[in-house]
Amino acid sequence: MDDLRSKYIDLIAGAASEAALEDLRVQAVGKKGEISLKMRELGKMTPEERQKAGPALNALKDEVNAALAAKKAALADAALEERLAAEWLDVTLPTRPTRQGSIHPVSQVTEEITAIFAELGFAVAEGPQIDSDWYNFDALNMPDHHSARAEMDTFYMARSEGDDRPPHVLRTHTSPVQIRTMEKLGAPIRIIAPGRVYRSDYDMTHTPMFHQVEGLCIDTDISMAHLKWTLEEFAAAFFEVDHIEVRFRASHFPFTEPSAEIDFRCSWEGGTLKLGEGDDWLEAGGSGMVHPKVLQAGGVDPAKYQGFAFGLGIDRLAMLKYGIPDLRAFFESDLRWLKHYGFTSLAQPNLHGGLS
Ligand code: 2NL
Repeated sequence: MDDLRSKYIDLIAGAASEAALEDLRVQAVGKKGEISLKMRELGKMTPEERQKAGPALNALKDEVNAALAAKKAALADAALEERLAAEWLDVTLPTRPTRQGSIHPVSQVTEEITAIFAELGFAVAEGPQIDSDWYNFDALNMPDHHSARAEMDTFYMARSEGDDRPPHVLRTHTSPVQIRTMEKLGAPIRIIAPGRVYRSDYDMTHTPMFHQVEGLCIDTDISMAHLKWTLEEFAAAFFEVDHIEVRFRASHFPFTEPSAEIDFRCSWEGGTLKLGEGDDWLEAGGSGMVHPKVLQAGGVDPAKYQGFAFGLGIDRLAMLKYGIPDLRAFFESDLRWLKHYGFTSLAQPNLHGGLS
């Protein structure tokens, strides 16, 4: 028994890995292990022999098991020490000078649009993404019963129990920002309002959050002609061509009168989009002359002022300009997609240095 003890205690002490240790465990105290077999021989002993050998074998088994557990813990400690020594990281080191991230196409296109309208004298207006139903609907000539309001697939915020006031909403367009800015700055005014908007809609071509840019220009002598020229200037600059013809199609929005859908002349020849030439028309957004009630809601006198407004989809403009096929991929945060379609953070888009 002493031989067995010194044999296994030595072997366990010398085990170099958890696998070697496991082999030793099987060899000593496993089902067919050397010590287990010895214990089976107890049955063939005389009661006197058994009384001596039984407790001694049990003690030996306990001792070997304890040595196995201690060695296992020691090996694990050593492995951890080794990893800690090998995988250390100096968090005070400066970052690597390689480009790590990229500018999302939506950010890039928003910057491009901002640069173009800045050149045309438009300031950028921002506002809350959660707003009251008054700013999102009523001020835009969409009263409670208005069908356009129901068609908006609005996300409503929760009210606490017993609070009967109308709930706030996730803005369904950036128009509420324009109302707020009208209230604050008055007329004349020239602004764009780019940003996130929300509608409960999800399929191949719709995501519940998307990006819109609206424009607003109010003065004492503004007409649809100014609107058309502004959109043509924008389209040509954005798609980086000399000229793009804009076509208006009669339409209806509650917040403009008259209202017009905006089309850009284009060609789809050979499956690739070319703007400014060809016999096709690309639907780009909506526009019109601001409804007198909307001017009034913004604190602007409709007897003295009038203005144009328009709304364009930023995500769609990004897809068209950069040939991105799938809208939903925009918001999946797939690093491979971001790396493929992303832009360098070092080049800021401007009209002199180039937009893209
Ligand atoms: C579309 C339609 C449009 C507007 C947005 C607007 C804002 C104010 C007053 C009047 Cl504050 N109008 N915005 C006007 C016409 C159309 O967007 O289909 N966008 C993608």
